[in-house]
Amino acid sequence: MYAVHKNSEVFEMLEELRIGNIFEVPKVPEKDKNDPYANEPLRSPALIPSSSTPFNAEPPLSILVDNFLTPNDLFFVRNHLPVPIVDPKKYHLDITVQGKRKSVSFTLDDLKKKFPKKTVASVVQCAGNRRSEMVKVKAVKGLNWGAAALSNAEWSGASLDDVLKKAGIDLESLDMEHVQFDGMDMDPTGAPYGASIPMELARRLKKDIIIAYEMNGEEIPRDHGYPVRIIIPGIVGARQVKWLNKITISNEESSCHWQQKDYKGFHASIDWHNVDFSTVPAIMETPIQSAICEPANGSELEEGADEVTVKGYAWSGGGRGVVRVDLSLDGGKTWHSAELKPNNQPLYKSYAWTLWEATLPLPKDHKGKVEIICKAVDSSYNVQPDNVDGIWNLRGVLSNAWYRVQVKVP
Ligand code: MTE
Ligand code: MO
Repeated sequence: MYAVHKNSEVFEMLEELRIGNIFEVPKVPEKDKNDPYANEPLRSPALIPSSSTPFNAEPPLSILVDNFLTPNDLFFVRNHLPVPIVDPKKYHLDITVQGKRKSVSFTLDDLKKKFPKKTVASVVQCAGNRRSEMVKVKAVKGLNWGAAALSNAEWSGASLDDVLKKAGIDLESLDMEHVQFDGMDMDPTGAPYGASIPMELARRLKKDIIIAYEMNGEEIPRDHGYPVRIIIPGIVGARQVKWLNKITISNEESSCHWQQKDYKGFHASIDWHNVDFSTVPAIMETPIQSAICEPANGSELEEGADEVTVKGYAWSGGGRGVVRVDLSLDGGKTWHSAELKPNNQPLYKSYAWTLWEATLPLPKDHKGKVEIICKAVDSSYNVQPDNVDGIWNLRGVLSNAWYRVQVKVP
């Protein structure tokens, strides 16, 4: 079922287990009703896929800086499973407290009509954004993402706090440890994609956590969680469960594979023989990040150019705003400040990205090529590491070294 399993190592392992052939297997017709991926949505041809089943894709890096809000059809897509088909009339969100037998349900209409509509502009970034730079140091497991496995949208819906209150649950006084979210996309055993966040984080973010039914003022597209997804601003994409239909308040974390055995960070000496996923917490808030979207790596500036205009994004987790983006054209000896475009959010509650721009004079002794470096600083004065070596990890997550592009100057 999973494209990732269709590789020679797996086929070799299976071959050892072959006890015979029952009959000649007929060729699978083009569109197989049993193919769990037969009902995937149509997608923009502009997206650059890193895997087709499940579908994963990033937009061209350069388009990210064209819009503060990434258009829905260009928003990066990270699916672990087939996209479920959801009938909005039959949809309901079930809310349960562990140990209590009764759950409370809300229909899509309830979510839209019974609660004030809250809107937040917030980035979703995959933990694996920029993984391809780690791969250059040493192989890692995971999709080979470039620097566009993140996008920024305005999400609208009911606040988690309001909905829980209506269900009789008060986050402040409830003595429980975790809030779990389950999606409607399922693996072959019938287990859904799921995630959880610590109660402490849910309390801190309070009304900023949104049970979203709109993305940039439209229905959420199927790839992004139609009809409802949870938006937890400032934390890693993996917890922002799409096709959300169940919330459980519990003393346990989500038991889901992607909470327990994935999306965690280790140092470079931990490998697949000695890794123990239980030793570190699941990634929540993510570190300061930035990248250059223009000019493209490997591109050529105009003949005789004496300056270059550089554009990019910067973002940090935990609601930490971006205070500075620094650019260097000489390997980090001297620096220039980029002009930050305000995201109109408070510095200490900044969930959207900061787009930036700078026009820099080219060094006189460039010898036909120039390396442009960017790094950002967040409101906690966290900085990006200068290279990947010290942050390399077996899953290739949290890749946030100084971003570098090489351009030719003819
Ligand atoms: N939710 C469900 N139900 N299934 C998924 O596969 N992927 C997660 C998260 N929520 C996922 C999910 C991951 S790893 C990321 S990075 C984000 O969704 C991606 O959101 P997007 O596809 O809207 O960009
Ligand atoms: Mo992700």
